[in-house]
Amino acid sequence: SPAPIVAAEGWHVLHLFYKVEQGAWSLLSPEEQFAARTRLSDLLAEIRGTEGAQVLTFAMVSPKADLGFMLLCADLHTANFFEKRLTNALGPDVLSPTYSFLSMTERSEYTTSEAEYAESLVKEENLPAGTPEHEAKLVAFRERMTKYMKDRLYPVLPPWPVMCFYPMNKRRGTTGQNWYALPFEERKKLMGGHAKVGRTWHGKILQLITGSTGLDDWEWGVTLLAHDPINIKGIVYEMRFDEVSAQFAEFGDFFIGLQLPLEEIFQRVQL
Ligand code: 76R
Repeated sequence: SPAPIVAAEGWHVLHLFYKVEQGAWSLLSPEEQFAARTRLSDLLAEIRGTEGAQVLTFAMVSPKADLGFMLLCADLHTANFFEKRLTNALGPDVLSPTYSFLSMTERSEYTTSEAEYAESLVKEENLPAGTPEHEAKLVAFRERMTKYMKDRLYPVLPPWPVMCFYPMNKRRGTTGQNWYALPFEERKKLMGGHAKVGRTWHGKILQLITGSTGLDDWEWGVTLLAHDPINIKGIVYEMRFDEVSAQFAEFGDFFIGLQLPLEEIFQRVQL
């Protein structure tokens, strides 16, 4: 088998949405249908038993799609192989892809660095370098950032029931608004405002931003998990007033899925 394609940093992520073709499914005998469901559930068990692989399963709420998977893999070969098998596990023509998105987990270039944090301790909190308070806060900062980087690059996503996915770009106008023409310091300041709004949703929204520049048709995939869809609606609405989104964000299609065990999804989508 080929050498693994493991990124220097981060995992490969595939969002996969399918329509269930009831016509093709109805042509299968009950025995064939049972065998098909078993193939898919065995495959999910295999993915979950694979080191460096993770899969989430969704019943999609509107007829944009019926069934959804979010597949995260360290090795791009593994992601590719599992994706083909997920698509075909129920038999020929049963699942037809309606939307897919390839991206990678990534760290942000705007995250506060240790040096910046140390400077803010001196300037904003009046804690000179070398003092015990300053040092203690730096140690706590390092711990926080280590956990935070791990969550961003190698997330273990919780079984929160409501999932929202949408792709987005930052505007690249040829005359006027162009995110990529702004100096770093300005982008960093704007993203600081974004993060401040984002943090007020802590505990209600779990967000995973995955980068897709050069990998798919949009620049990022936004995956939000929630317990209550009102918080999805709330954060996306509030973000629209935040300067970064108000000035620069462009969005693709939105998908809402319910994270459920496969057995429940089979019933839900009438497989
Ligand atoms: O360093 C960090 O990761 C924390 C600060 C942070 C960054 C850098 C952060 C926090 N985000 C960052 C980056 Mn975000 N985010 C979105 C959307 O609908 C919209 O208007 C936009 C879609 C939401 C809802 C959201 C939520 N974020 C990014 C980027 C990459 C930008 C780049 O590199 O140019 C995008 C595209 C993006 C989009 N963001 C948060 C949230 C939430 C809830 C937080 C707080 C997370 C927490 O601290 O718990």
